[in-house]
Amino acid sequence: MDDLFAELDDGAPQELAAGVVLLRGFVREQASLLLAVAQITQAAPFRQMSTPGGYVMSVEMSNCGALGWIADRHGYRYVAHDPLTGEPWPAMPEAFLALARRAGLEAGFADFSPDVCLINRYVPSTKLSMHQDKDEADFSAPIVSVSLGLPAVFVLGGLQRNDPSQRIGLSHGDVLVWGGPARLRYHGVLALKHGNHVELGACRINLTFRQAA
Ligand code: MD6
Ligand code: FE
Repeated sequence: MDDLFAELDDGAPQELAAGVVLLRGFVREQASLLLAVAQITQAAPFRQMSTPGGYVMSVEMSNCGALGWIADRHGYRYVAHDPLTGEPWPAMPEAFLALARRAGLEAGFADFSPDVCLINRYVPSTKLSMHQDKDEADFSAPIVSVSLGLPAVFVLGGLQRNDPSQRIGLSHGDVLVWGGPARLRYHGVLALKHGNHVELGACRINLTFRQAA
C-alpha cells in the first residue's frame, strides 16, 4: 500500500485524472483547523446518520457553514439547521474558507465559494461506500477535500458505478480537488487501518467543502 502514498512530492499539483487534482501536504494550518473542528463539534456533535435504506453509516459526521449535508430515512439533502440541536450549523471559520479557496485556485478552479463544510470522522475499520456527490444544486463548482490524521485509501471510480477504479493514498495535510469532468465520479474510502496519529490519535478527519446552494 505504501506506493499509494509515494508519488513524487515536489509540492506541485498532481492531476490524477481530468478534473482531479491532488495537492500533497497543502495544509499549513493543521493545528488551528483541528481546534476549529473541536469547537464546531462541541456545538454540532459528530453523529452517525442513517441512510434512506435503513443502514447506519459508520462515518461520523457534522457540518459547518450556511448549510449542512444530512442523511435520514427520507433521503439525502442540505438543511440550514442541525436536526440534532435545532440550531443553525456553526459558521464556517474564516480559515476554512481561505484554505478551500486557496486549494481551488491552486487546482485551477477560480472563484470557489463553498457554503458547506461536511466534517467526516473515521476510526479504524470505518469506511465510506462508493457514492456520487450529487445533492448540490450546481455541479460546475468543484469539491475540495482535506485529509487530517490517519492515512486513508481513497477509491476513485468512474461516472458509472461499475467503472474501473484507482486508489489514492491520502495523508495528513493532503488536499484533493475534484471538479469539471470528474465532478460526478463515484468514489469511496476503504476501511481505515489501525494506527496512531501524533495529533489525532486513532482517527482520521476529512473536511469536504462544497457549494451546495
Ligand atoms: C472522505 N470524501 O474523504 C470522504 N467526495 O472522507 C468524499 O466523499 C469526497 O473526498 C467528493 C470529493 C472528494 C471527497
Ligand atoms: Fe463524496
